[in-house]
Amino acid sequence: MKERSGILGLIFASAMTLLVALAAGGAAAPADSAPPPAKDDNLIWNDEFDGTTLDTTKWIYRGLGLRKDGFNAKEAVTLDGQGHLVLTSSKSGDKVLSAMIATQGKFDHTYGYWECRVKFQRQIGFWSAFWLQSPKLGKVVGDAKASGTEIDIFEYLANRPGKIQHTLHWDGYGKEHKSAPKVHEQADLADGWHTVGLDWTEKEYVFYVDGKETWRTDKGVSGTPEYIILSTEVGTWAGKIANATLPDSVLFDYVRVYKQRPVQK
Ligand SMILES: [Ca+2]
Repeated sequence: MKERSGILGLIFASAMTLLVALAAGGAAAPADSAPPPAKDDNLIWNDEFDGTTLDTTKWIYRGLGLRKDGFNAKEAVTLDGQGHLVLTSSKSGDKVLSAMIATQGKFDHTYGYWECRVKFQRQIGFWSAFWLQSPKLGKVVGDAKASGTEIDIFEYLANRPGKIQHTLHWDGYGKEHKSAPKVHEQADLADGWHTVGLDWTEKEYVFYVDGKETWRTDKGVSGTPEYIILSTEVGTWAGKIANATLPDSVLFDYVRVYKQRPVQK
């Protein structure tokens, strides 16, 4: 009996410690995390990156192994326990690890408003990206509506501070390949948090950075379901990785997909 009450006491004490810790954790939520959206019929899909492990009901590790000059690895994908996904480039032997996760096979959608909140990497030699991909890309050349388009909502390279790129790729990746890029300049990109969004309709794409329109185009408009990819890729486009101080990371606070672009407050 004594032993039992001792155990119960221990359980009670542990539970209280947990409650206190949870309360303290709640009170000490970092100011750099955006609040989760209130219950919202407009919100189709989201990941706020709460918890300490990647939610594999929502994401797969895409393209593990060699990818460009890097090596996609599960260990390059972590959550910091403070509401952020962390994609890290680091040296591992003679490799540089890179990260790529996707909602491929778990979530896809056509049209709508797609947004992430991101804090960019500081080091050169790799780029970070939030992009959409169609499983049918290039199947019907000359018909992006049917085949879909690679929609790079953003690519960010730290060797081009103050610049961020939106790019469209359609009609496959062979000789029929077509693309349309737009580089947006904004001096404060290297610092703090930013939101990057895509409003995708039957008519056009409209891109936003920090709530301001950065590009509007009707080129390569997809009309087929696409899935989300978040990644880092290693390559000389972003400068020489040998000159980078690693590890370095890009952080994502959330990814949200809405039926329609929410009214900006
Ligand atoms: Ca978050």
